[in-house]
Amino acid sequence: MVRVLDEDGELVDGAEVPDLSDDELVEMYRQMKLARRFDERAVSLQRQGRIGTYPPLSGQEGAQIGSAFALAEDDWMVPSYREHGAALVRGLPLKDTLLYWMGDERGNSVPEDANIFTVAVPIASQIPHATGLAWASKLRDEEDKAFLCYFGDGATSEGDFHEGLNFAGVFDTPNVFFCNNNQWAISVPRERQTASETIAQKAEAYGFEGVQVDGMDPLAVYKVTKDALQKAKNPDDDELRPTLVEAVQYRFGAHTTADDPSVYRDEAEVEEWKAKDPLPRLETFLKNTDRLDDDDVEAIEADIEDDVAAAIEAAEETPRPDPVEMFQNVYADMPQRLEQQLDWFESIRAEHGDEALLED
Ligand SMILES: Cc1ncc(C[n+]2csc(CCOP(=O)(O)OP(=O)(O)O)c2C)c(N)n1
Ligand SMILES: [Mg+2]
Repeated sequence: MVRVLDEDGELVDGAEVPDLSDDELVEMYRQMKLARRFDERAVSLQRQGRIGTYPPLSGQEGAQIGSAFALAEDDWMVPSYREHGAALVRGLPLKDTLLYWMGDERGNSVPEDANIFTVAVPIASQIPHATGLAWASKLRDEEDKAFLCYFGDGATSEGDFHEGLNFAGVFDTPNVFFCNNNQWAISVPRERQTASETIAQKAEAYGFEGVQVDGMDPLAVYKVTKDALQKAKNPDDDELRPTLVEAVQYRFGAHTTADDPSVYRDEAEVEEWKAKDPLPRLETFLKNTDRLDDDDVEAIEADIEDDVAAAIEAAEETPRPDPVEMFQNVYADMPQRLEQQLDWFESIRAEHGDEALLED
């Protein structure tokens, strides 16, 4: 397991700090804190009935921000539904993430230059998409682009995982498959997901490299992802482009706000993993190496509070969408079956009126 910082934020023996400037390291910390604070507020908004549902990311900030930090401008990220932190690094406004979870599809309309694929809720369905994107890019001779695909431990049991990784190996596509192994797929624990000792070792069957990294160590995650992206674009003669990264981590909160984890896991397990929390770990390292002090932390916390409050205000001030927008923003050309659904929707709308459709 690759590790740069130990659980107390000390540099592991023989490990090197990745090639990031002091400002970049502090920025990584700021983004992780922003993701954590956003997460707390989003859960509380859902509890107040101001968001429909929400999948918390708390505990997973190191894996999300560390990996997204490694992306170059032209690279792409292909998320699941929990990557709000990674998307934030790529330039997706928090307001959009809130809109999406408020049921407004405009939140899923990614800014042109952010290079983020649309949110995927059907487990693992984004993996073959990511392989396809990378293959298309390779066929177009776009040599300086790699495709980072996120999914969970549960996704590795889906056929789409096998198909996507198998194809990537055979066609040698510029992919990094990033498994956020947070130990649980809703109520199914990691040991019921696979009898393999690690998820990373599954890469061997596809003919390419698998790496296990401490997913609660943002510096290790950054390093492993950066190397994998580099190899995807510019492999040595004897290596294939794809990599499977297994980032070992823990989801501190519920699967989504519709879930109650206390019925399937012990609080003691949660506490054990909280000792590995990526945030104090990076904070201690930055303070010990004179890159950050208490005043900086206070200023960052105040800024973050404002950023999150502004995003919530902007999302809540946005007028409710026209329901036809739920059919938009995924396809450039609408497929026939969506056109049919849209026609049907318009017909019942005309017949009954919006008021009737919105009744409980
Ligand atoms: C194809 C499919 N089957 C089932 C579900 C219901 N479902 C939603 S999340 C989830 C668990 C996913 O676990 P994991 O892949 O570990 O990701 P995590 O939520 O832990 O990030 C399931 C089964 C779904 N969304 N899609
Ligand atoms: Mg999981």
